[in-house]
Amino acid sequence: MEKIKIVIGVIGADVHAVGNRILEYAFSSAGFDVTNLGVMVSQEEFIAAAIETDADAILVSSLYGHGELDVRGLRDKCDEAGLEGILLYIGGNIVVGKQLFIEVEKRFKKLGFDRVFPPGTPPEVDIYFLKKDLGTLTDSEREAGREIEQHIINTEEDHASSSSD
Ligand code: B12
Repeated sequence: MEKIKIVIGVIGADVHAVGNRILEYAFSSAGFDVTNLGVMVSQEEFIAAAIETDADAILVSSLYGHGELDVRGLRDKCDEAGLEGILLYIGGNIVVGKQLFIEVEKRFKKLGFDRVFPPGTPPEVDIYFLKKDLGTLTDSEREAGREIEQHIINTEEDHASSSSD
């Protein structure tokens, strides 16, 4: 079976490198074909790499709080470049400070992201959803996924309650 191809990187002027390396390791170990653009990646670089590698998904990281500005227009640029329908995920610390995650998720979905992950999401969760969205889950992975889906619900509830403290 052909490997799932993904492009990962940290967008904008963001230099936070550790999570990016962890994601590269986790996705490569899980059998994905990973193109890692590293830190300080522009929208154009994500798009060029996705075209060059015929990627199934672009996973954007943002840690330093400027994520919302940095990703504006990315979906439109993907469409214009012929990447209509490519999966777009984002994760990290994507907004400034603590905000109600459900609201943050809504805003980023409006910006064209298919999935938005709260801070501290473990790589196995990202891997599960990517396989789910691309329709490549095995029966045992689908079974194990019930726990992961529950984890997401719990995390959303945690973020909701911690933001209203
Ligand atoms: C180390 C660090 C730095 C180092 C980075 C060194 C380096 N080259 O990596 C230095 C000192 C340079 C730095 C600088 C700054 N930092 Co800093 N930094 C951190 C710190 C302490 C740890 C980051 C880290 O390595 N985490 C460990 C990794 C494993 O976790 P992670 O990055 O979150 O990634 C995981 C998940 O988020 C997830 N994930 C990440 N991306 C994606 C993408 C997708 C699609 C998915 C599914 C999942 C996913 O998977 C990853 C692996 O498990 C955090 C605080 C914290 N505890 O997170 C602050 C933090 C990220 N920094 C912060 C800030 C504000 C800055 C500065 C702006 C400070 C300043 N005023 O100068 C600058 C920005 C510089 C720049 N241009 O980027 C803030 C951001 C706040 C916000 N978003 O509102 C944080 C949260 C600290 C805080 N609590 O205020 N920083």
